[in-house]
Amino acid sequence: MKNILVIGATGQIGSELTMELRKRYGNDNVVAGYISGAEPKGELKESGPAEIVDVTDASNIENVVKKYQIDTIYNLAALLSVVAEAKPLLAWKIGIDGLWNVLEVAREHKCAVFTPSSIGSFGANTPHVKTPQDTIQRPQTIYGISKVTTELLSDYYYTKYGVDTRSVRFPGIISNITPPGGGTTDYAVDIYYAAVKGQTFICPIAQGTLMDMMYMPDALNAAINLMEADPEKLVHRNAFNITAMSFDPEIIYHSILRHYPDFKMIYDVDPLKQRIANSWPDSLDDSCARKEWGWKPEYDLERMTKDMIDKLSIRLKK
Ligand code: AKB
Repeated sequence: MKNILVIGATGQIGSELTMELRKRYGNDNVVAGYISGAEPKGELKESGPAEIVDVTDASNIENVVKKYQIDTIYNLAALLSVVAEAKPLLAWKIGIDGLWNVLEVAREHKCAVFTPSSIGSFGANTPHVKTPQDTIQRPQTIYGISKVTTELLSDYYYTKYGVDTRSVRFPGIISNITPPGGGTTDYAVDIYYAAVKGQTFICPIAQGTLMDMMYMPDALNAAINLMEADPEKLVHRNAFNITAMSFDPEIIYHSILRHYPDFKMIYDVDPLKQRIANSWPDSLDDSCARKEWGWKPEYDLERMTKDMIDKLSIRLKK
């Protein structure tokens, strides 16, 4: 039986990952770790245990791990790319000092650890088309630098101490429940809200800027299936390229137009977001993940668009 701690359980990925893990492993076996001021609400709060877990406080993490006899930690504490540029020291403190704390507790208490990396771990001189699994990673954002460090530190704890660390490089994640905050790929979520609300969408990313994206159900499957994968088959660990689709603003706009023919989009490019987006891949090669642990996404753009619009139409009417 697994006992799981999700750190960052009220964030965009954490809120849905916690519920999915509870579905698969039982409500009582998944602890929602949140920071003060971001308390769980509704089903997340009612369906299972929750504890304050501040990733920057090692003894706080250790107490929760001991109390619930945790054997697997999903460490989702991080600032996204745009907000990290505004607060680089905080981004490092949460992303890297926090990771040290998690890895040390994991070493001591024999926990497996999943800490996501991102397409942000690549930089302007990375090959941009079908970016290989093993390639140049020289990002120039603090987010990217912390993600490369996350990958290296996680591998280090595996090779030096045998801590079972595993990770994926998430592309932009699109979901209809908890909105993201402060990312470069957020526009691909915001555009659906604008369409469903009948508003004109002001796009901060320029036409022609391709980035990898993924619908939340596939992102959840990726994290859980990787942690369940047979370790004998893993050649890589931290972190696997995964993708489900690659599009620019025009492509997603046209997929929404099929449902809302009057929907309007205009461009007002945000220079910081654009600079970050330009440095990220156009498309990832995820063949290692497919081969080593059977990664396969279920949602393409059309299927995701339909589901986003169906779900948001119901939610936004309430
Ligand atoms: C961001 O845009 O910062 C994130 C990411 C791709 O890592 N969504």
